[in-house]
Amino acid sequence: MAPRWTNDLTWADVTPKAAFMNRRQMIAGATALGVTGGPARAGLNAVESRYSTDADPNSFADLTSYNNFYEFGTGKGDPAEYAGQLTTDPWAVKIDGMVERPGSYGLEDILKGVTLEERIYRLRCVEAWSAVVPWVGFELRRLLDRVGVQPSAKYVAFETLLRPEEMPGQKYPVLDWPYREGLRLDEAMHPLTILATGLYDEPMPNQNGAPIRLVVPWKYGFKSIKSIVRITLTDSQPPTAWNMANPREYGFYSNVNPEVDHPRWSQATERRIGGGLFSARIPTQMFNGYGDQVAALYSGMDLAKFF
Ligand SMILES: Nc1nc2c(c(=O)[nH]1)N[C@H]1C(S)=C(S)[C@@H](COP(=O)(O)O)O[C@H]1N2
Ligand SMILES: [Mo]
Repeated sequence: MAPRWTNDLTWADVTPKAAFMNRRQMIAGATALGVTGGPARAGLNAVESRYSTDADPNSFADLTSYNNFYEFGTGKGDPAEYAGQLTTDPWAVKIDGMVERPGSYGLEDILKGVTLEERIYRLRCVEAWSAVVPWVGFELRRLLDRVGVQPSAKYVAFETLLRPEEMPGQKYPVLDWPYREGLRLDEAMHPLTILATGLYDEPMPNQNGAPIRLVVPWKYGFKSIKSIVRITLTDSQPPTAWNMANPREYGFYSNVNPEVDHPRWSQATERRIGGGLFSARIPTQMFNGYGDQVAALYSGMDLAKFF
């Protein structure tokens, strides 16, 4: 594999705890290798997080072969097939709008002094499939605090790279490119909301949104925008790609909710990827199981209306 931007970084502030695999996998791996130490490979040195689920993560192979990344095509295998051509180094994120220190921030700069954490999160796609993903990343609020959010800001807007030469799906008007997403400021500042730069102990694979993507685990997967090049603080609710494409089917909030069906299918259950075609469906949880942490953000709101 060609050297990637992450190889140049030193994580001086990080206390390595070898948290790339969950304990069961680490123990199983160590037993198989006949060693008792941590994993032999040097990785991203992410630290464990109390926000991780102890559910079994999907395999790296599953997570990198079944994807939604419409910039590379609408088929689940298209991102794995075509995202390799995406240039992710150099990479910069423009941070603008209602911030104290707007600018174009290089990825190295964004990651300087940042403690990378492993966050094992459930991911629930609006299409009713799901996965358990060991992301590596950091809390979005750390970055927002560094650039200084102005008191007038109420929302955060995100944009994916627009580069049809490398993203063949952008030649088709499936969505109004670039892919756009947004969060209310309090959602963006929530400790569960992360910017992820890795998967297992690897730099983020292109098909998963290299080199930096959002992960908001209590919302449908399409809110977790990939390959981000712009973050804008605003005082009005930003337009978002799927909501613009079909406002009846895809709301701005898009909190996982088994009680509010998609107009064309039930959201009560889901199918975990990697289990084969005949795997049993499992019940979908309110807020994807993160209700204890996030339900208060929506107190007093009619979740069928603000879907
Ligand atoms: N830019 C961009 N981000 C995107 C998408 C996309 O098509 N383009 N698909 C979304 C959807 S629908 C899902 S379910 C998740 C899938 O993430 P994964 O492929 O890493 O599992 O990415 C989201 N982020
Ligand atoms: Mo999705």
